[in-house]
Amino acid sequence: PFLQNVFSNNQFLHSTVDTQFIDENQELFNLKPTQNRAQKLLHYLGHVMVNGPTTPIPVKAKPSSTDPVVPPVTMGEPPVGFRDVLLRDGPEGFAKAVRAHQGLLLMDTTFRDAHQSLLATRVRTHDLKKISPFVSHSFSNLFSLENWGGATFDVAMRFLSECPWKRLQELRALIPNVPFQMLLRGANAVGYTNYPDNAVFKFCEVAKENGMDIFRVFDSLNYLPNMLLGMEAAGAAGGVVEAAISYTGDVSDPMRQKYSLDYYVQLADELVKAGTHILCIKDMAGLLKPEASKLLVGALRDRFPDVPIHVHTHDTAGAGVAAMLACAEAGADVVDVAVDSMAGMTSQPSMGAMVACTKGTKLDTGIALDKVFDYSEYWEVARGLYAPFDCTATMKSGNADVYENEIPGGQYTNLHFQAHSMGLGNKFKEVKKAYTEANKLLGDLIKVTPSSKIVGDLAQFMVQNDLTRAEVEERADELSFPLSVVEFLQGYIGIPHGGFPEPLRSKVLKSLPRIDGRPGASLPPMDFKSLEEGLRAAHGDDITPEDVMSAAMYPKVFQEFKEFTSNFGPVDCLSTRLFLDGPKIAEEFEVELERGKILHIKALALGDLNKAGQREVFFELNGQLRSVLVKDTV
Ligand code: 3PY
Ligand code: ZN
Repeated sequence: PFLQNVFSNNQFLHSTVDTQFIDENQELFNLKPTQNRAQKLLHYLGHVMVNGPTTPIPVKAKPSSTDPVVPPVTMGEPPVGFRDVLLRDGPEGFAKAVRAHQGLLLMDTTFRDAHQSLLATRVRTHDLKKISPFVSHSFSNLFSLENWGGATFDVAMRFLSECPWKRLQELRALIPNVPFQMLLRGANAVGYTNYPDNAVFKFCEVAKENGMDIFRVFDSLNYLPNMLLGMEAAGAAGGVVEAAISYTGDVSDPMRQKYSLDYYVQLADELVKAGTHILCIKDMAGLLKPEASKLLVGALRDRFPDVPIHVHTHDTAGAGVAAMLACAEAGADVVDVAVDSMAGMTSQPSMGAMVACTKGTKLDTGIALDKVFDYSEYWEVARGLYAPFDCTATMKSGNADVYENEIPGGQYTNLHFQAHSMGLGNKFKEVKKAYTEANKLLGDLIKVTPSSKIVGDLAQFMVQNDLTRAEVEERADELSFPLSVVEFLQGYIGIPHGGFPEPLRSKVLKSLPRIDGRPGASLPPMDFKSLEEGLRAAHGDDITPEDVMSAAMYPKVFQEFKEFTSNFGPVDCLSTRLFLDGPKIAEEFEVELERGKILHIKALALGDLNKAGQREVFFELNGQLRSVLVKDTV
């Protein structure tokens, strides 16, 4: 690298150097680390062969041995889509076009919420990229593709050792015509706690620059000041603002008064007043029954004739298609679906079912069913690669008891996993009951990340300590509650509708400080310059603005991700089976490091354990013998 620097230096090339040349050109010593990516990947593969996968595997199942086949894609440019409208007419023009559209529009959640709900968010960029050209060509009339945000940002780095920004860039290049949509947790951005305001603004700016179009902004308590902050950040970045009202309770049940139709309509008023381009009902637990859909969407449609309405749900109880049809009938412009083989249960309702059930009606989606079938087949087989994370290993169906416990889709799956992995499979009902009680204790909250985690933590605390709701209320001043519960009561994530539960709050907090109003308002701004300098000092000069944002959101996870890649290389280039299971002895395969740069690898042999507790793993790399030494930790 030093000589490369010298030979590309203009002064040197023009022979105008003298003895001061080296002293005056210290940048010659900016030496990038050598790019021995291939050797690093061999190290990773050797590690997996000796010790198993680096990512935690919740289920004993192995990835399937069948590879998904990408259906044929038409040659040439993809057809014009709603993104072309957005780029041409801007967010307002886009919203007008959506509202004026005849027929029902769909958002496809397969790339985000579906696998967050069914496969522990583990779907890798590798498998998303493969099917992207097909999506671009076959589903150009989608409202949007939800492919980013929520838990994907964290999980990409933490468990998949890949960069979430690179995913966004690569998908953008492959799907130019369909708007991309992300889930932004308002003032929590893509994290679990409030960030300083400038971090939320910067995050949206960088996301937009990397190709994000539509920002679904919610707050886990529907706390308006937090929502407004997220909306402002998305809007200032030039994105389409989709303010989302998180839905809980049942507006069709006159006995459920806390979250009444009036409550939702008033909140919608505020969001429309604040200039949202799209209004979303975010039914994260799948509680919106057909009758409630009619009431809620009907009321919003009457009140805001010009604002597009977008509805999100989960199919946990099994009534998702019925509810989404009712929403569409009542005037919703867009509803969320996942492709059939990634739909149902705690995921979204089925795309194929919605397309088929509206075919030939005034709600016709214009989507070709045979394309949906092809898409579904790809995902059915691709899903097999993620068998170690698939909730169907233990969960066999959804359950209408979600109308009682109100557990959001992703969390429902997680709690089910946890109960089963602790050998408490036949206690899941009890866990859900505790969740219901914990929610009542906290005053009946909106439950979605992160408030849902607070309720879950309290439920777990009650089960572990064998406490009833009455006992918790009575002994609140002496119990040592989970930190998340204490911080919630201090006001760390905002103020719940109807205020904090009393006397519980006072009993728990005693003299602990309380935050008044919007938590982010009292946080000092993040110093991005010093953050960037620190990252450069730690990881070298190729730190990008995207890396700075990753570190701003998840400092420790980012650092571990950087350390991982500096040891193991770009593991996102490996196929999912290789990533999770490593190669078999004598297996030959190719790894594309970048366009046109392909490694030919053969796994040759696994050596015996040496005195230092290591094994030598032998490969053939592009025809040459290579080996790596791996510590055997099994
Ligand atoms: C998330 O915040 O990740 C969600 O999916 C909430 O529904
Ligand atoms: Zn969801």
